[in-house]
Amino acid sequence: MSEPGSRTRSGTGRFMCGVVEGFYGRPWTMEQRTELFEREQKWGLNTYLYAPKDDSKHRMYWRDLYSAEEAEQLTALISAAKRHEVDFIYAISPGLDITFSNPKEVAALKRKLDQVRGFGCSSFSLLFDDIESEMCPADRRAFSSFAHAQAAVANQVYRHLGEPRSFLFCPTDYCAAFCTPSVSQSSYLHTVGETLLPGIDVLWTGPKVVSQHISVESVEEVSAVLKRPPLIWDNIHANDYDPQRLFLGPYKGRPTELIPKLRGVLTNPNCEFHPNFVAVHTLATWCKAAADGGPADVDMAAGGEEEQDWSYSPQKALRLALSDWLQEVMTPDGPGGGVKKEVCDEEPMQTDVSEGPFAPGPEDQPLFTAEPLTLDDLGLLSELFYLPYEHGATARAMLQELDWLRTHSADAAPPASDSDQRVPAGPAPSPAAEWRRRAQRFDDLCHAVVQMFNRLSNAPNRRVLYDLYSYICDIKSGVGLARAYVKTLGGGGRASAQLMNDDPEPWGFRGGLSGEFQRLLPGHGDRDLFRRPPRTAVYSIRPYCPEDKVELQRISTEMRRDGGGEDNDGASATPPPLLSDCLAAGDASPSPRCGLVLEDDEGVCGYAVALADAKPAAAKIQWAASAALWDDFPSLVSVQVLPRVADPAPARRMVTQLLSSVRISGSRGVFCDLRPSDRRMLHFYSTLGSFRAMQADGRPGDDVVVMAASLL
Ligand code: GDL
Repeated sequence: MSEPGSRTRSGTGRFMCGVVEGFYGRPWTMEQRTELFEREQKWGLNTYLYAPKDDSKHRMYWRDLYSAEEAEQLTALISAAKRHEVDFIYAISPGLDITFSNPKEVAALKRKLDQVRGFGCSSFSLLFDDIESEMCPADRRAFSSFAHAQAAVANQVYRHLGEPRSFLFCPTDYCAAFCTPSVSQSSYLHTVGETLLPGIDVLWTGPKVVSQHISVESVEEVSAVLKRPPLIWDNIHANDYDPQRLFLGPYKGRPTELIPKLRGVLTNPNCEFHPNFVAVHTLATWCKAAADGGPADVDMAAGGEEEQDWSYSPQKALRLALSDWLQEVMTPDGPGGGVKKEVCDEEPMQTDVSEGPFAPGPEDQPLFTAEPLTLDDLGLLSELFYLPYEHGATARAMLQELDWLRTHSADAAPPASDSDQRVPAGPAPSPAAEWRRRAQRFDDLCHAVVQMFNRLSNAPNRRVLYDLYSYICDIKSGVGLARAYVKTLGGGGRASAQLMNDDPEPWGFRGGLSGEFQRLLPGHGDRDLFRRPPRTAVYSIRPYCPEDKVELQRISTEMRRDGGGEDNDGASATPPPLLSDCLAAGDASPSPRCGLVLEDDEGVCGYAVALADAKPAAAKIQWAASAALWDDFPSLVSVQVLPRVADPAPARRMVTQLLSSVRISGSRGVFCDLRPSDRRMLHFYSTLGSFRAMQADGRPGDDVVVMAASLL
């Protein structure tokens, strides 16, 4: 197998592959970087770009020279890179405040890079990412554009340094999304391509800052404009933009056919050093797969990935990485590293241990034993913290189950109750049994997460653990809440009640101020990575017309038959009529402007209708209610949506519109009547916030629930 680093391409030197330390946040330590070089060498990677945004002398105070102590450290680092055959590229980011046209500024830049050259460094980079693109008046006079200013300074510095073999330039428009109006028409990129000297390589993050896919076509397009193949600065594993996320999925979404079209790939990974094992290992596998000459594949569907050995398979690459990582996680990392107490020769601090270590008797609590972490545990961890645009398979399964359990919560009869005690009529399990089966499956998945947490927190390599710790605590807690919620839906016990009550502990409402802002913004949740079973659900709400009567009857009947209105045991007598049913059945027509119909691409899928004055209709079917109800809530509403409308938002919108029409008609309040078994609609009205259950005196027993909302 040829090493990726040995690939050569005519005129442009070897394929550069490795790591860019280019994120915001705490820079890695010198020890960590040295460890990285060792790994890079072992895995066949050849480049490291030094660009930590929060090394102040790299960016904010770029003019300042390094102190003697810093110089010593950098010198040692650069020679460690050399020892491991890694090209150390020193990057500087002067863009925050440089005046491009001022010769003193350019001199300061040269002086700084000369200093770093003195540390043994021979590869350099100028970065202009994440800066304002406005030029100061002096620069506006001297240069015809920002791109001209940057390219002129880059060319000068490049020449000053003797045209080094590696010299990189990061443009301000470093991805397609930043280009106006497009990559091919970006005057900024065209100027960069035309003006930068040909020996300078250009960094590019792909279609977006964090690109899910980078296609061959997109790279060909930008290469034509830049007049050279780009060097990918890959943010696929970067996590500096979201403190709750970590990326432990495989390198993915980049076909290996890209390799001959690129100058190289540098990954800018997670801020935490140790969890980057997977990011860097899988990138190395990607480079090797291509070096072996096999046709490329990165984006086949999960099942197809396994079939051909010679191509890059993200799944296989991940497995390789995780099994190597397991060895590292299971290796104690120095003094105090192991969790399990070693036998110690020193005098113990405690004095009453003459009896030796405590051994529990048969009636005592057994001692805690730490089970070793498994490859499956690491696989699960990776699936929970996968990739920026994709959850791993288990995470998706958990979300799917939770979503299903929530949507079908009407079936969540507690065990030992009516329906599932009976022998099902056919081979299909009763809805209640099916709900409980899936609730159990969800619970098992949650349990596996907790087990993984326990085993990982006992892993001997504490440095790895501490980098992961806040994330695994967070997911354990999130899973705990979801688990408790499902227990509550199923009528579960105290533990869940404690978690789900009205005065939760702070971990019951997570995300801090930023989380609150997010929840208040419109469309919150639209960008969840987990999407319900793919549907192109475009809903429209339109006024009711008499021709809709048949459809309303159909929906109302269907929902009653499906358990949304009648007890399912078949034993009960004909249930008492509901006023809402009469309205839906067309026995009374909705009041003018008090009817709405919901449609999707399959047709009518819901309705919201109202009678401004419901008393006459009630009298017709001898539907009795107290005078107080009629006084405060004279209007009736009836709402139904078919279960295929998984999103509650359209129904909510219909109700809001309907209530404002009823209010305009002069009504003081509305009510609805429901059967106690119609948990779905009971839940719907309860979560609207405006409806409250009413004591509807005069109604026979508890066979009907009345909920009412004031319009005043
Ligand atoms: C960026 C920054 C990078 C940061 C990343 C992810 C580049 C060229 N610059 O835009 O420093 O880590 O986003 O937040 O990618």
